[in-house]
Amino acid sequence: MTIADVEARGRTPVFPDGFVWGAATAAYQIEGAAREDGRGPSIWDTFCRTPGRVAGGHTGDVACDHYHRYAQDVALMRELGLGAYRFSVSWPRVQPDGSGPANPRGLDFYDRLVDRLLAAGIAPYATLYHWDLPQPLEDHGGWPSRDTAHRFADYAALVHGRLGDRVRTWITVNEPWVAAFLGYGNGVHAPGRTDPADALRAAHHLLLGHGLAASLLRTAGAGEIALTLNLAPVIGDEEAAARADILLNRQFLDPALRGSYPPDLLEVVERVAGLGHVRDGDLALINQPLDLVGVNYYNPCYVASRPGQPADPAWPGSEGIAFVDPGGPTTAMGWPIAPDGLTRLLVRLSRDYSGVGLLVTENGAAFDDVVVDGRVHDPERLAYLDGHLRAAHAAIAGGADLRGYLVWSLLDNFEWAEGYRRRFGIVHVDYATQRRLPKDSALWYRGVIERNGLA
Ligand code: IFM
Repeated sequence: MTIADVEARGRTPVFPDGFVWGAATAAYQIEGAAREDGRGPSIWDTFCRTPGRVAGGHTGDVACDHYHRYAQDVALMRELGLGAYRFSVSWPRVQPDGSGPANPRGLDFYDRLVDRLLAAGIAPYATLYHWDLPQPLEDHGGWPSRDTAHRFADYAALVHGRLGDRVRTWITVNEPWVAAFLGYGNGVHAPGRTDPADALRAAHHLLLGHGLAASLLRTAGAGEIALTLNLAPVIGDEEAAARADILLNRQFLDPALRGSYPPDLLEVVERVAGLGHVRDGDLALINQPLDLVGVNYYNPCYVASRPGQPADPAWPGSEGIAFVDPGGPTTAMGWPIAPDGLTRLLVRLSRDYSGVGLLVTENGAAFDDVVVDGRVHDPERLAYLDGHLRAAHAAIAGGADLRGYLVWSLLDNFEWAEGYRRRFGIVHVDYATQRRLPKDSALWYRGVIERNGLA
């Protein structure tokens, strides 16, 4: 189906043939089994045990117990009609120390999961890094250390070696902005360090790790290779918006897709961290041909110029920029609900970075769900998803090369520093019994998938 066909259908939001419909999760957020079958500790195990870091003192020790219940979860995905499932591989399960030979029992789990998915007709989309760095690597410097990028590439090769015959789509790194700037900038995420220079070094090394892994995956014959970024249109005073866009979006998009950093970004890096960690040849390594950019979209970023404002710890280089609350409806995370931002973002990506496909690898919302008489009525989530899918459809009509949409998340799960108190799932999880209960939004999503469009 061409864009013209989509347009010809007028206001009926039907998606192009072959559009991929699915859902996403991440290892530490759902698997549990934190000490089973040789899994080593990750920075999130350590962080969760540091008093005051995670709401309620929650940990991912049990989470959704997906490690033991994966077969039931795949059956549920099948019932919902998912065509794709994006999961992440736990590095400390595969390489407990972050280096050396693979732990075969760790890989066995993903082997079983992938086989189950394929038997259910669901395409596995594997993310290699979704924030669970093996603790021994953090002890050796973590992402601010260049060696971590090389360790990541070795690990990627081990995983591809085992699953590459069945997994076609590979996502190297999830949201390097968050891993770098919340992990090492404001310390809200593991490992909880607060050094702006280290945060900038971490960002570069996450990109380098992506590039090294992507190159290796390509040589090994991977079908599709992607990098997933948390991206947002930046709205506000022109100069402040352009600068925040560089810090949030272009810091990752430009090197990965164009092979260069924006000059204004290099100025920030030089001032805050020096440029010693950016070596000759790094940008060529980072700039690997990609099949897809994974887009994680939740809300726009709203800014205003405010002379004298110090830099936000998560945003080195943001002096003079205020991050402002636009008012209006929000999710339970306090995040503004602005579906139009997705249209704007996707159209801009296809315009400014043409030649690479787009896949929404995450979009969804947390609300305070309750189970009543065995049902979860979640009209706000349903409206959120409906609005964002209409926005995605409008983006396709506007020229965005959008190939699919993966809802965040399949299951309620461990929402990082927020623990289990924020529920993003389209399927409710009762953590006491581990019972799964599809919410109204899941049943609605099944209909969307069946129709390949909205009603
Ligand atoms: O839960 C996270 C996910 O791990 C990464 N993207 C954002 C989600 C919601 O905060």
